[in-house]
Amino acid sequence: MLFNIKQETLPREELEALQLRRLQNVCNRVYATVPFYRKRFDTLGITPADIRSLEDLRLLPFTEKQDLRDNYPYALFAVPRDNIVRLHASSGTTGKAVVVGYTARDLENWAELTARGMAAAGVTRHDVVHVAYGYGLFTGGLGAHGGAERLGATVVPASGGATKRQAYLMRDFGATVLCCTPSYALHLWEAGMAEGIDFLDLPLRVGCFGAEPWTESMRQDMEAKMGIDALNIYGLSEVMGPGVAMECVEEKKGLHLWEDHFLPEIVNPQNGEPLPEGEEGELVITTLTKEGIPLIRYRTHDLTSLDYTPCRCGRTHVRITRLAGRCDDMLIIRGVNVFPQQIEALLMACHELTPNYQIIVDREDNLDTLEVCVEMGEELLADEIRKLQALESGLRKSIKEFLGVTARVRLLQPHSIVRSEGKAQRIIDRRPKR
Ligand code: DLL
Repeated sequence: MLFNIKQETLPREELEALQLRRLQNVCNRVYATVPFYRKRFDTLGITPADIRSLEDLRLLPFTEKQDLRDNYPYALFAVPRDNIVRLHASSGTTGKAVVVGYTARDLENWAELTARGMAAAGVTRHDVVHVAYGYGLFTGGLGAHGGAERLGATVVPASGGATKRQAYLMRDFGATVLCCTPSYALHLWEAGMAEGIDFLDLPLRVGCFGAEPWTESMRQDMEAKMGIDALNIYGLSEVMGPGVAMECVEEKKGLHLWEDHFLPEIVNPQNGEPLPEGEEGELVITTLTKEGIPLIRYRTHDLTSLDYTPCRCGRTHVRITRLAGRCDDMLIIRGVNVFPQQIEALLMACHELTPNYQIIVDREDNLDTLEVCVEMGEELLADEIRKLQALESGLRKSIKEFLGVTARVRLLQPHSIVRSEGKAQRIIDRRPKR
């Protein structure tokens, strides 16, 4: 079912004409209202009037996550703060998180685009949608919530955690749709089985899974175990949150990216040069309608390719292929984005520790685990057990507080981490690539 038939089936020429108008408009807006962009445009010697065709997009400067951090919290906003009705943010060690502001119209568009995505997955107003993405500064919970509500479905704002209870809620409320990360869905399924709740006996029929990478074989496994159509939903907080792109249930082959609101490109991650159609590279997105924090050529660091072949579902919007991973070192642990440098910064804040550390990511019972091992300095005597325990628990607390993930922390004897001859191997990711 299509949520917005007219927009979702626009012929390509009309879609491109609309994109160009909106691109010119967003360039004018950021040039007039965001000093950061005015400076970038001026340095490159361009003005919004130079954008005469969609090909001229490549004249424009890129925007990086670091630019959002450098302009923390509000300097990239294109409207007065009074017009911002909601903030979302990602975690950060020094308080320099990435902050995203939404105007009332941004929230309306977000709800519509997430509703489009859910409708593409086959969700209707008759469904009971159990949202187990986290509610809060993370965009998953409130984003999926807004979309399901816009569809007119019955929404259960379960958020994350209290897993056993969630399985009971799904049974008692007759959940027909589950929205959460794919790994949490598997964890929830296991917790349910342990309580005698088999998803195959529930009316559950659709899963909207995203916020972390997963594979085709995971889809098959989950569909068989849970008796559902498991569909892939993609998004990122900087650009909006969930709802940037979503698979349709007809094809389950690539995610339709809503081109009337986002202009996608694929570039070579090394040099930023645009790649020919169909080639895999880094996804770059320009927002066409966002008012609060419009972004020009935002480098997502996500690897995918664009597929313009017509889709059986009738939607004309381009499909991005299943996300193949990232071209930077960002880890996604239980749906939370973590950069190794953030952990390093917390370790280095303790002067008793050395810069020799290792981050080990694994999976137990379908949930990601994080272990941080760090060598103590010579002066820290291993027999001061109480002091060591306090240090470990202090680090655990600050990792939880600043990065939002639970970690095991292990203090090691000096020189116990194997030294490498080239680059230090700091990250060991043992999670199965299914
Ligand atoms: O994860 C937004 C979201 C919430 C998407 C719920 C889908 C569902 P961030 O926390 O900013 O926002 O993380 C964004 O997560 O750049 C990707 O690397 C990764 N990611 C998101 N969806 C997928 C997916 C949300 N379907 C980052 N497959 C992105 C693979 C994904 N990776």
